Amino acid sequence: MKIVDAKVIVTCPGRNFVTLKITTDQGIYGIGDATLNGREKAVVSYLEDYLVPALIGRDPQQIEDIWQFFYRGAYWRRGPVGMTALAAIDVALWDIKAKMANMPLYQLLGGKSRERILTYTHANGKDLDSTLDAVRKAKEKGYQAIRVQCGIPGIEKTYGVAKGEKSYEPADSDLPSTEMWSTEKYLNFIPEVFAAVRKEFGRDIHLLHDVHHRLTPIEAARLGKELEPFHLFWMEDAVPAENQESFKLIRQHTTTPLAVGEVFNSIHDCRELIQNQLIDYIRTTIVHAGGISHVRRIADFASLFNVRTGFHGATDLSPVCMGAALHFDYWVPNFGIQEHMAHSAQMDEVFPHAYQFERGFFTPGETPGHGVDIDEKLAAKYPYKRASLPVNRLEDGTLWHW
Ligand code: KDG
Ligand code: MG
Repeated sequence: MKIVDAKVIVTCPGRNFVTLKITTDQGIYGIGDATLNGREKAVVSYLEDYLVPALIGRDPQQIEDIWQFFYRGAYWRRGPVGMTALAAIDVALWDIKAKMANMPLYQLLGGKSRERILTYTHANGKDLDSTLDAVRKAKEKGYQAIRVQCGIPGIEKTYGVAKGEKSYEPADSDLPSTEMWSTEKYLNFIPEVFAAVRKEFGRDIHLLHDVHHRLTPIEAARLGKELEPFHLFWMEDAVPAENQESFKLIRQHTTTPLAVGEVFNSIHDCRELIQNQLIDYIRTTIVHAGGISHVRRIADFASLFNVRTGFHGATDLSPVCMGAALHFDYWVPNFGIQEHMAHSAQMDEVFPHAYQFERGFFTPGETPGHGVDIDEKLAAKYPYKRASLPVNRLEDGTLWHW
């Protein structure tokens, strides 16, 4: 069996997505997500100029050898661009293998370990009242786990807060826009938000919060401690995690569970965090961390240390990634939760999929492969439009983490 074609498809049905479609000489094809928010074209070039030419003619059944070839063989290992490109190849090959076996992907991974997949969605508002309204709406849709973000008094634009009724979409301008940040204002306000949410909705709902890398370790320790009475499911990305050791300090001070890893792309980014039990959930997901072959290694390693998965699932991860992630979630023994931000109807039309949502839970569907396809004709109607993530500055002008 041979790979005869590998095509990179870029489309923008409301936001940019990059998809790799690998076709075999037996007519079976597989697709993989290659979207790296705000850096899409870098992955396109990496695939088209370097990986695809070396992929044509290979046997698509040799997923592991192909993975090793592009990882070890590249000499330049890891990094978000390379690992996203490699993930797209890997997921497309798993899709092909599962289609050949006439099985849904989760069966090939080892079968399901649960009947349905717990997901959390986002609730946000520019102030406390609109945030409480958003939580109410998410609950009405059946969600049992909700990530709560709220505008901070005195800060004009806050991470995670949508402008209007639409989903929050951070890559909102051609070149990076600037947002402002004040740690003091944030730290003084957020505990009030969770106190109000618990007061209004009680204890019977999982609450999550994303700090989005804004704090120092000691500040994160303070926040974790102050949030303890509200029993969060997790506090996410409390500090930038280049320094894995910094989580020790947070851990020493708080029992609020910690999640991290949506920007990681390799097991080496989280090895110390996991083996020292400094986190509770690892968020590294299929599309940005080398695909199923690599994330499976991370999840297995994490299981040895009681760390569970909590895959990233914002709108910039395409339905192709969502499909593959849901098959993985269905199987992985140490599953924690899956993030879900609904794609628009237009996006869902470009990527028809078998996965289904019902009252806060997903199932991946029984279609052979990962169950997500791409309508190429429709995709061609939506040309790429550059969109950048914002940057963040402190009130005195210092560039800060976004
Ligand atoms: O591309 C960046 C977004 O996916 C990210 O800002 C969303 O932090 C995020 C989350 O937890 O969904
Ligand atoms: Mg996040």
